[in-house]
Amino acid sequence: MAFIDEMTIRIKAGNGGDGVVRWLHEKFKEFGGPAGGNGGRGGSVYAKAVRDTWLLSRYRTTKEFVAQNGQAGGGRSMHGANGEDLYIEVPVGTILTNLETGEQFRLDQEGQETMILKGGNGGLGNENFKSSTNQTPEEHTLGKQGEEGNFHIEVEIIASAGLIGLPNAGKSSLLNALTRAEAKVGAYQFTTLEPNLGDLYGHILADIPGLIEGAGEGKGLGHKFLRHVKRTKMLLHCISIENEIESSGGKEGGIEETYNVIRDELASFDEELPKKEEIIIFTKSDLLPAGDAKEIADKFIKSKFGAEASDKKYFVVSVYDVDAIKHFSDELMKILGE
Ligand SMILES: Nc1nc2c(ncn2[C@@H]2O[C@H](COP(=O)(O)OP(=O)(O)O)[C@@H](O)[C@H]2O)c(=O)[nH]1
Ligand SMILES: [Mg+2]
Repeated sequence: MAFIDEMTIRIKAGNGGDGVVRWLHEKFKEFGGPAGGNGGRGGSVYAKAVRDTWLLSRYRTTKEFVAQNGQAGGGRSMHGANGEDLYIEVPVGTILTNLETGEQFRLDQEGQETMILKGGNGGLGNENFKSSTNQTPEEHTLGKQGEEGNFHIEVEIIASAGLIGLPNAGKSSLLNALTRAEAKVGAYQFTTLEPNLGDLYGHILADIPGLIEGAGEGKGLGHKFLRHVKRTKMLLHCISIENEIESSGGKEGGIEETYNVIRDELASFDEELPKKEEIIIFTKSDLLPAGDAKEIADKFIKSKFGAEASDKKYFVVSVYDVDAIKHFSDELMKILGE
């Protein structure tokens, strides 16, 4: 699942320090010799990939990134200090585009560093212009300007797992219980108009708006987001235990039918989708007396998956059951790979 975060910032490399005109001896003493040092190199700018998905949001208030200038040269042939290089951290999965030159930089690996702007070279001091014909050169050069430009930064966020299920299944509530996504929760359909993203210790979970029957053929809102599910590693299929209560025993509208509706949606959208690893999460267990939800879940898994039931991963949770959420969170982390 991929989502885009983007922004444009201005970045400038440091200017080179100027070369200077200096003489070895005090004023009025002739033939002391030229001793003006060169200017230091301006700091270059590097982009560096780090594992921090939400990093860009911290740059919203910073308008300009500027590397240090090189210092001017000094007397007695002293070189000016080089400007310090500037490292701009960006999330792994970032593409930077220099809007002036069109040059693109891709940072896919954690720790990867790429120079995106070069600092200006320092100027030459008058010592450099000494020759057999000119023992007292007044010449020197100024430092070069550092490169600069506006950069478009685009981050493709790939979610590790997508929460799917009917509207009202408790997807957004679960996302909030697991992460600090602060997704909107409501007891009506389509509370979620955009996928909500949550960060479970570096693993991105995406809450996909309710899929309803016919979504695969373009009905409902969910289908708009199904294409995102294609790139997700894993599906977290949420089924509210309410379905079983309302249908009094698993007939029409029961868990089985609820499950099938979503599976059919996935298949009708793209036949590859049902092949993804799926974890079933039975939600709202608190609506039944203790233990009943677990019993219903066990029974469903056995009847649905038969011989493969023992391999099927499933959880019974309630957002009001702190222990169940903690257990699920820990197990999910293991599955996603810590
Ligand atoms: N009793 C109970 N209600 C829940 C639980 N999880 C969610 N809900 C309620 O179910 C409704 C739908 O939840 P929401 O997270 O918006 O579902 P979504 O449409 O799948 O995102 C809301 O009124 C929630 O307060 C739960 O574990 N127990
Ligand atoms: Mg929702």
